[in-house]
Order: sequence, then structure tokens, then C-alpha cells
Amino acid sequence: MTYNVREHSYVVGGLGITGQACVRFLLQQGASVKAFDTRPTASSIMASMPEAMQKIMQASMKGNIETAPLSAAFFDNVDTLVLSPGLSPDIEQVKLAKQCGVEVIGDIELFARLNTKPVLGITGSNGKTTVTLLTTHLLNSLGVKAIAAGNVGLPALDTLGTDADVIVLELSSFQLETTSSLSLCAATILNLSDDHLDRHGSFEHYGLAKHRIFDNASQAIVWRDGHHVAPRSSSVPQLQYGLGEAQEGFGVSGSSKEQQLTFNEKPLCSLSSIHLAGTHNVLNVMASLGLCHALNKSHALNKSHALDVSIETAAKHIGSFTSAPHRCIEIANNGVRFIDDSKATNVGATIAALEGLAPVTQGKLILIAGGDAKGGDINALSPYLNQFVSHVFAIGKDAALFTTAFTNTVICSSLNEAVQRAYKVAKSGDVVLLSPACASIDMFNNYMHRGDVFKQAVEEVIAA
Ligand code: UMA
Ligand code: ADP
Repeated sequence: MTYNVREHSYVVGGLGITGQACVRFLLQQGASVKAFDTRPTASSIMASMPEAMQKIMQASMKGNIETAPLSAAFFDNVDTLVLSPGLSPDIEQVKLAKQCGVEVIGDIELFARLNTKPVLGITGSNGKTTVTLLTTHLLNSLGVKAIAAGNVGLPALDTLGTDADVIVLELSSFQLETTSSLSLCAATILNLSDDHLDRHGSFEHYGLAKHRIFDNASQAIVWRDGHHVAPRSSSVPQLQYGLGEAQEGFGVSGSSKEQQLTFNEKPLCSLSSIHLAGTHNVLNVMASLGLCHALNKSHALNKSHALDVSIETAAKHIGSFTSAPHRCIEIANNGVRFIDDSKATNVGATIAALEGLAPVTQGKLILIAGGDAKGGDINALSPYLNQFVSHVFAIGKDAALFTTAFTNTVICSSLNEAVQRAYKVAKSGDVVLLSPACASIDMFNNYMHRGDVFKQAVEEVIAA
């Protein structure tokens, strides 16, 4: 039976980007909506919204946002709580909703109940945004209208009613936790390493949330050598990829001088045509091609649209993809290469950068790292630092953790100082890599700000 929004009464929990999209959508559909937020005052929450959203809130809800502790009466006649991903299902407001018999879902579940378009789903600890944007780029280059949505930034509900042929959804563990009926043409968990353990409590629970992506998936795109990334049920067909030679699925073959990305042993393109730094990005390319390929088998496709996603043709468009900023991007090269990987906010991402860059670095690899480790285990970097890195210049709240992980670590009081010191020890052929393994919020507004400060500091040392 089709799900009719107008027949239900909703509470929207949290009014960040997701909550605002939910309110907008539900009001447009003529549903009954009220909202709560955990921040202290309704006026400051309203002030944080774009003007157009403030007008909608005023016109339809009289700016009414509940910020006080909720009473059971708040949930009278409410069917469904649509909870923002930033809010844990364990908070008091959600417990109360459940006690009152209210169903608790997230915006992705609401989207799943209403969407009729084919959807590709991407999750993992690292690489989600890269694969989401690359997949979208490849499909659009093939003439298939694809929209990137979800955790990448555009709320999934905003894609309903658009003329997209395909939705490419980046899904966080927070979003998957409250989703049960999302039916994906193809799904992937790119990789799984410690992240968001403060919210999920354990790696096991974090993994369980991620694995929900396969629940109704028609096809899984699976990294052959990844841990905990394959569907636990054998009923989901797998298309596999990896860096070694492979008879089936994606692989790599050829001499170290001229390596080819292959599909079912047939060469698709030269690895040198992939302009994204690091072997982890070769895996990202394979995952994206696999997701595109899976669309051919999709029954959800609009048959009137002559959709033929040939991976041979898709592979030709890899070279024209430019990665989102701050993800292993070369920002300057005066003999010394400077690489901005400010988005590496956990240990897994920094390991990928080190493993990926070391083989293509002629000289030394000099690392700038540090910030807020979010309780992550910096010592897990130790073997990689010892194998690949000559110096670490450490910044931020948890800089001292790097001195335990690696002997040749110098603590610096600012990112500028770290860049200056790194440049002093660098010679032509060396790489200076900013890949912090930590969040930025102890020193910067966000990872973008950190990357911008790095670029500025690099330009200054080069010019001096
Ligand atoms: N807030 C409160 N109380 C509330 C609601 C919001 O204090 O009741 C404040 C908090 O400071 C919160 C902020 O508002 O951090 C934003 O609200 P939210 O956390 O619910 O997030 P949204 O603005 O709805 O954005 C979310 C995703 N954020 C999170 O899951 C934390 C965005 O992913 C996503 O782009 C957006 O929905 C659209 O789908 C960002 C993210 O950091 C990029 N994701 C995490 C990650 O990638 O690691 C999971
Ligand atoms: P996410 O959206 O999952 O945070 P991004 O594509 O934004 O992923 O990349 C975040 C960080 O992870 C960057 O530092 C990037 O270089 C690194 N990264 C990208 N792809 C991978 C991968 N497949 N494995 C490990 N790290 C990766």
C-alpha cells in the first residue's frame, strides 16, 4: 500500500539541515507537523535558519519550536517522530516518544517510503563523499541524470519530485540507524574502521548500523580485501573489487610501469589516468564503477529511459572528475609537493593517505597531524609512521599522542609553525602532507578552515 503523508501526524526532532527539510516537505504535503530541538532557545534556532525557512516556520507553525523537556501530552495524536541524524535515539525525548507508542524514523526512511526512483547507497568510515560525487559524475557524463544527496549535504527529501533518473545517496551510520525500508539497486560499505564510537558505544554497534544498508539491496559492491564490508546474508549478490589481479569483478593487472584497471580481466583504463592521489582512490573508482554497472540490472529503472550504463564508457570519464577539496589534493609543488588531506579526521583516513602516497613519493614523506583525536587510538598509526614517514609535526589538543606513536615527532603551537618547520627539513622530491587523523574543532571552525589555513601557510613559506 502506498504511504500517504497526509494521513499521518508528525513531530520533527531537531531543526538542523535535515529537520528543516522534513518540516518543509511535510508542510508542502499538507501533513500535521510540530517540532522540538535540544538547543536552549527557539529564537536562536530560528536565527540559525535561512530567511526563507524562517518565513515558512512563522507562516505555518508560528515559529513554534519546543525546546523545554517534553511531556507525554506533546505526543498526543502523533504517529511518527522524524529524528535528525545528529540526535541520538537514546535521548529522553525519543524514549518518551516510544513510550507513547510513536514510531521513530529518520528522514531517509521517510524518503524511502515515498521515493520511486532507483537509488544507489554508499556508506563506510571513509571515502563516502568521494564515491558519491564520482558516481554522480560518471552517471551524468553518460547522460543519466543523477543527483547526489544524503550525508553529502542535500537532504534526501529534497530530491523527491525532481527530474532525476537516479539518486546517489551518501548514508551515515546515524542515518542508517533509523532506516528500515530503503530499497537500493546497489549498496556498498567502502571500509569500516573506528569512528563515532562515542555515539554508537562500540565498533560492533557501529558496524550493525552500517550493515543495515544491505537489508533490501539488490546488489552489494564489495571490497574483496576489506574487513566487515561484505553483506552478512548470502542472498545479496556481490560484485567485488580490489587491488590485485582478479578473474571476476574489478582488479588491477600489468607491470608496475603500466598498470591497468580491469573488469572481468578485460582492461578498462590505465591507473595513470586516475588523477586522484593514493591507492585508496583506485578503490573508490572501482566502487563507483561497480555502482554504475549495477544500474543496468535494476528493475526499478524507468524503462522509457534508454539507460545503458556501460562501464567501458564510464571509465573514460574518470579523468574529468575533480575530487572535493581537502581530500588528498596537491595544493602546491615547487619541487616539494604539498598535499592537503584536511578531511582525514580519523586514523583510518590518515593510514589510507600514507599507504597511498608512500609508493609514489620519491623522497621523504613529512606529516603534519593532530587536533582533537575524539578518543581514537593514535597509536594505531605507529607501524605506518615508522614505515613511511620521516618527521611528524604535531598540532592541537592531542599533539602529545603523536610523540608516543612516533619518536621523531615535534610538537608545534600552530599549523603555520608546523608548515614552516616541515618546509625547513624538506628537499626536492619530498612530500609535506597535512593528514591530521583528528577533528579540527579545537583549533579551527571545521576541516575546510584547517585546509585553507594550511594552503595560506604553504603559499607564504614558498614565497618567503
Ligand atoms: N542541533 C542541536 N539540537 C538539535 C538539532 C540540531 O543542538 O535538536 C544542532 C547541533 O549543533 C547539530 C546541528 O544542530 O550538530 C545540526 O543538526 P544535525 O546534527 O541533526 O545535522 P543536520 O544539520 O541535519 O545535518 C545532517 C548531517 N549531520 C549529521 O549527521 C551530524 C549532515 O552530515 C548531512 O549533510 C545533512 O544532515 C544532510 O543529510 C554532516 C556530518 O558531519 C556532513 N555527518 C557525519 C559524518 O559525516 O561523519 C555523520
Ligand atoms: P567521508 O565522506 O566518508 O568522510 P571523504 O571522501 O570525504 O569520505 O574522505 C574523507 C577522508 O578519507 C579523506 O582524508 C580521504 O583522503 C580519505 N579517504 C577517501 N577514500 C578513502 C578510502 N577508500 N579509504 C580510506 N580513506 C579514504
